[in-house]
Amino acid sequence: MKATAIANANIALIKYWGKRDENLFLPQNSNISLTTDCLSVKTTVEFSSRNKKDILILNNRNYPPSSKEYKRYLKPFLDKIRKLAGTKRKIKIVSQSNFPKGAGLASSAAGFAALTAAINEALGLGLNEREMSILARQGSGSACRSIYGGFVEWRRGKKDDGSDSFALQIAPADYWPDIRMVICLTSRKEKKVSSREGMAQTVKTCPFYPCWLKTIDKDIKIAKRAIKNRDISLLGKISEENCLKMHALMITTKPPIIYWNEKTIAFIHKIRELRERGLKCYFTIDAGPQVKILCEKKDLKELIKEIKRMSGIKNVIITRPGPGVEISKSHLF
Ligand code: 2P0
Repeated sequence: MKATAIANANIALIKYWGKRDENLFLPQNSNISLTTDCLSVKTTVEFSSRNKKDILILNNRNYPPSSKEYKRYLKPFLDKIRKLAGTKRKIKIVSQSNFPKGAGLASSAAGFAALTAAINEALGLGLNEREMSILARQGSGSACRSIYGGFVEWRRGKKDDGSDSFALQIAPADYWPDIRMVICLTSRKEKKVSSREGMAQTVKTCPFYPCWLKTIDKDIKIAKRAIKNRDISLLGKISEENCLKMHALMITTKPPIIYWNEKTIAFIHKIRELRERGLKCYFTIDAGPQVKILCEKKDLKELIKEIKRMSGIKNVIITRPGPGVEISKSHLF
């Protein structure tokens, strides 16, 4: 009843920002992401009658049942799993990530994908990838995408029960070996407004939300064509446009949600300037101040040189398309 899984964070190119069902984590719109190869979470779980209560240890810190992390994020997910598996046993979860949590680097996506796969293995649930994607989605929406490697689409689905809202692989990690996503950390602080609260507020109060939804089908179509043709300019352009549209929603939510800091904005200008000089690089930004830059291997050296000249960058991580969730034999406890 013990198992370990490793999952990688995914970065959205066409964004998920808003639910049509908060309990089942059903998105308002389909979205597309790239699973990275080195922002990873490793999680070991054990269900045991010896555990008197659930135990959650993230990056060596204990989160007791009274913590917000346990109550708001983990408990509802575990309740669903115990019901599905017909067990009352308590779980011990130990998880290690190699990047900061809650800073807009998709830590919950990798976290819930690894947790879902580890639980599937530990309890012998026998779920296939699609079923794991549906389950991971109910821990954190974007987690359904980290079940798969490479380029991934999370289909909105139409059904009320969420059975047709799952992720699918568009292209495996080795389909476009030369693409890179350069992740630039502009801050290590945890964000003030969680994605979950932020997107719910946007759906409720943003006057432009219906306009956003009308544009998504076209964005998805263009992004898929760009991925199929390995067209960095087209993929970069549509990703940037979609990202800015999402941030326009956030900024026009009541009260406004502004995830950018001054370095984020400096990056936006810098990347546009580099492009004018002929460098094919494109930004995307999620629910945090970090900037992710899409480019190809041949432009990486020049891009990194330019980034290093900018001040206040905490860290730069170069990622490639990475694999989906994997089971590991080496446990964390
Ligand atoms: C995305 N984000 O598509 C978008 C872009 C943030 C900005 O998915 O409430 O942590 O757990 O479903 O998945 C972050 O949202 O939210 C997210 P929940 P989640 O990557």
